[in-house]
This record gives sequence, structure tokens and C-alpha cells, in this order.
Amino acid sequence: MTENKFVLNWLDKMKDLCKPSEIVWIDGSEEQLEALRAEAVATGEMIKLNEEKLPGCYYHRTAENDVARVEDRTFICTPTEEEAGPINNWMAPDEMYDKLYKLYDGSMQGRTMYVIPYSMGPVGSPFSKIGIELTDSIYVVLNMAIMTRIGNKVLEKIEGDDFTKCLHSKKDVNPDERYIVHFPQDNTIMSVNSAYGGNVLLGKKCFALRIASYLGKQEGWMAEHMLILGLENPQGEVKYIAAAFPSACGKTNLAMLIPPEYLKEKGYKVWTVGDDIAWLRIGADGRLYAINPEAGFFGVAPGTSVKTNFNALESTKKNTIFTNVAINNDDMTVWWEGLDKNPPENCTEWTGKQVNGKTYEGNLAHPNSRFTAPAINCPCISPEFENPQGVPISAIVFGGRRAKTAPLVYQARDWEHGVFVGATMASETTAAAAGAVGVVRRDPMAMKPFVGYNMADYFGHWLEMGEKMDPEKAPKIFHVNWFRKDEEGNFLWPGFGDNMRVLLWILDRCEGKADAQDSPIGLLPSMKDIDVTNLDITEEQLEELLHVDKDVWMEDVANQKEYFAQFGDRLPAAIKKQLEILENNLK
Ligand code: OXD
Ligand code: MN
Repeated sequence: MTENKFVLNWLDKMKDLCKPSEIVWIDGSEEQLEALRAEAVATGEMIKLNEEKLPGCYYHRTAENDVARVEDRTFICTPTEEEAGPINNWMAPDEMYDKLYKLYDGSMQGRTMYVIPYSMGPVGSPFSKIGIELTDSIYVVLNMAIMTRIGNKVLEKIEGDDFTKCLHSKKDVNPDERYIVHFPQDNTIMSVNSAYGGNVLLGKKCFALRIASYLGKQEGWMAEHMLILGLENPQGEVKYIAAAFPSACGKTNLAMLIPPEYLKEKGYKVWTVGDDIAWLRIGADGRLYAINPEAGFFGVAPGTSVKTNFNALESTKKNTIFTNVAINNDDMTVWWEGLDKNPPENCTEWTGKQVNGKTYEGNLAHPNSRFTAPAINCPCISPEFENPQGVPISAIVFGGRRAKTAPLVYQARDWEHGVFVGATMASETTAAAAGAVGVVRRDPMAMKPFVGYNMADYFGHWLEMGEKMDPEKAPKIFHVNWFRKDEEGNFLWPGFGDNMRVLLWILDRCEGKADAQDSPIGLLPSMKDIDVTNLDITEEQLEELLHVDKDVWMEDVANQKEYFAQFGDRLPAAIKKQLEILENNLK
């Protein structure tokens, strides 16, 4: 408990609104969490998995209508619509509070309200921020205990009203009345009628990206949808890279990359600091430092295997919560598409149906089924993971899935150009999702669903951050594309561990050890500078990978112009200028 009157007054108000039968403070102790696990198993909310094969692991299934983030029901409620900008859903705060208060009225009757004090970032780090989530779901408590630092040690650190107020009620999981709402000016998040992770683990996307991006703009730092990795060379020096990719572009795989055998033998190694979110601040020395504000991975299970991501799979072997995967009833272990070629015969499919997995058609695990795993389980977790000062970032990498446009890698000429490269990020839709294939979706800095204010002002904030850094010390900015295809539609680049070869050129550039050639879009590597040792790749293929097709780029420029037009006069002049430079270069 606490004496903090800001916390207590808010709690009283939310208690009067939601009318829970009981309030339980989450203290962070293992005893309390263990009792909650037992309660969740007793009520059927969670299923205990095989203690020998998956120690400390549990299973949970959500309602069939509640399996993913709901962008169309996610709102940024700033005082004016302009502040939220054209790509966020907006409603006037008073109107939204009215609507929500009606929905929360009595929503926790007969249930317990759990009070979870949590820290995003190591407790007490100058980067870290505190939130309190009130929830009527044990599943949320147990997930937050993995994804964030929780309990009394956090509560003690709250000063005055400096905490993010987060209210979640699963209510009756009614999709028609589901809302995920942010009030940046009030430092408040409200989520109702969902029990799916991305909508209810309010520390993650809601706080660590949407609210934090707003706080970062006010306070002069950045909250980004980026992985952070450390690359160790044979001399034992580690350089850090932060990288932003839209979903389905392999962020977790890159964060946990295993180098090709010959580089491993030389002594190269990758360390994971984070797989989804980075908070970045300028240090006293003028360099940019990053922490991962999370304490766990909320990863997509399907497609994760020994081959595609050994380290992610290892992370899920203990103290993990699985959501909406399939269960092997014979030994109470889990299965998902892409784990191996051996679906369980005696299987509980994600919806709870009993099926024969060997003959079953369709998905046994939901395509967006997840694991919530402690970061410390990861075999390659960085020794700097808990460093309260963060790690110094040498390079920022943007990327997308582009069949023809973007080359394998190129470097921005300077910070301003780099911001433009991030702002024009885009990805093509895949056959894995419903709808047309190959449609270009613009997703600036991979933040389209996550920016907590006007995207045009967000570009402005990126530009201002660059002005505050010594240009010599600012991270160099790059763009990569692992998904370039040849005329027949085959991928030209092997991807996965071989992406390390591109990271090495990037770091060589940062250290002034490799050449580059100017091109209309930025600085390209010479073919000789991409190490293709032991790779089955021809010179023509490498040339194709690095080729810039001016006609294709002109089409993209037209699409960029159309996209930027929605921001009107709010679009920073530097972005307009960079667009003109690109267009002129291509002519
Ligand atoms: C995620 C996402 O779950 O970006 O990380 O959707
Ligand atoms: Mn993400």
C-alpha cells in the first residue's frame, strides 16, 4: 500500500466507478503470483502445462472475437483533432470519458480489482517511467509480471502524480463496445471489453509507445517501435543497433540472430537487448542511448522453430504463458504451425475443440497466437539488458518488405535524410493476410499504429532530436530490405542469420571502414563490401539486390507525395525538401 494521495484518490474514483467486490494490491512477491496462478487454474482461466517439459508454464485461450489488436477501436483523445493527426482515430476527451464511464459503470461487480504498480525500464533508471494498471483479469496480472517490473519496489518510487493511470476491464468482451483509449494530456489509458494481450497489457503498446511517444516529445526523448541488438566482434567489442520494421518483417528474428557458421567461428556474436520497443535519450556525452522498457517478449508463436529462431524458442521453455496455441493432450505441451512437421494427433485446437491434428485442415494454433516469455530466459540476452544507463546506439536501421523498390541496404546521407528515409518506410502486404497481395502500406518508422500524436509533429520531433546531437556522434541511419525478389518472384537474399553480413557493412560504415557510392536514393555499398563467403549467390544476383530502378522509384515517390499530402502544412519543411531532392535525383 501507499500513502500517495494521487494514487489513492484515483483508485477510489475508479473503485466507485467499476464497483469491484474486492481490491488486491500486487506486491510483486512470488507467493502472491503463485496463489494467483493456482486460482486461475481452479477457475479454468488458465491451464497448467507439463511441469517437467515446460516448468512454470501455463495456457490461456481468449474469446474467438478477441485475438488481436483492434486499430479501428483504438483512439488518441487529445483536446483537438489536429493534435491526434490524420492517421489516428480521435474523439473529444469529454465525449469519450462520458462514453467510457458508462461502459465501466459496475463492470467489475462480483470481481476483484487488481492494482499493479509497474515500471517500464529497470526500476529507478533515469529512462524509466511508472504506471499503475487496474484490471479485473488475473491473466493480465500474470502477463504484466513477465512483461514489466512490478510490485512494491515500483510503488515506492512514485513521486506525486508522476505515473500513468491505466484502467482495464474485460467486462463482457463485447467487440461492439471494445475501446482502447489514450488521453495523452491526462497521462491516462482506458481499455474495455477485451482480454487479448496487445489491448490489455497496457504497459506495452499503449504506454511504452503511444503515451511514451507523447511524453518523449514533451520531454526531449524518443519512444520507438524498435528492436535493440548488440553485435560483438572477435576483439570482444560490442556495437549496438536499433531497428524498426513493420510487423511480419522479422524483428524478433533479427534481434536474436545467430551468425552464419564461418562468422561464429571467427568470434562474432549477437546479443539481444530488446525485440519490440526502444526508449532513446541523448546522454551527457552527446550520443544516443537506448533501453528496452520491457522485461519480456510477447512474441508470435507460429513460424517460431529451432531453425527460424532457436533463441526465441528456448525463451519459451519455462515460466511462459501461451495464448491461443494448440495443446498436445498426450503430454500437455504446446504446438503451433511452423514449430515442426509433427502436429499432435490428440490435440486441443486453439478454440478448445478436440481434433486430430494429423488430419485436421486449417490452423491448430491461431495465426496471432502468442508466448509471453521472460527476457532473462533468452540464451543471448545482453549482459547490458538491465543497465539503467542504456546502451549507446551506433546505427539506426529502418526496413520493410519491398519486392522491387528498396535495395538490400543503403545509408542515408545525414540525419535529416535519415528521418526522411524512416518517414517513407513502407511494406507490401503478403499472402498470409486477407486482401490483395503486394499492396504498398506506408508505415513511417513502423509507428503508424503506435504514434500518440500527430505524425507530422512526430517527424518534426525526430528532426529536432538530430539537431540536439553532435553530428559526429549521432547514430548513422540505414535502410534494409531482406525481401527483394527476382523476375520469377524468388527471394534474392537468404535472410535470417545471413542478415549479419549486412549488419557488418553497416557497422563498418559507422566506423569509417567501408566505402559507399552515392546514388539517387542514398549511399550504396560496393558489391565487394558485402561479404558473401559460403553463400550460394551469383554476382548478377548481388547486382540485382543493390540495383536502384528509377522508374519503380518514381512510382514510389508519387505514392509518398500522396501520403504526405494528408499532413498539409504541418509536414516539416525538411521532409518536403528531401522529397524534392529525391525526385530531382531520379529525373
Ligand atoms: C506486436 C505488434 O505485437 O507490433 O509487437 O503488433
Ligand atoms: Mn511490435
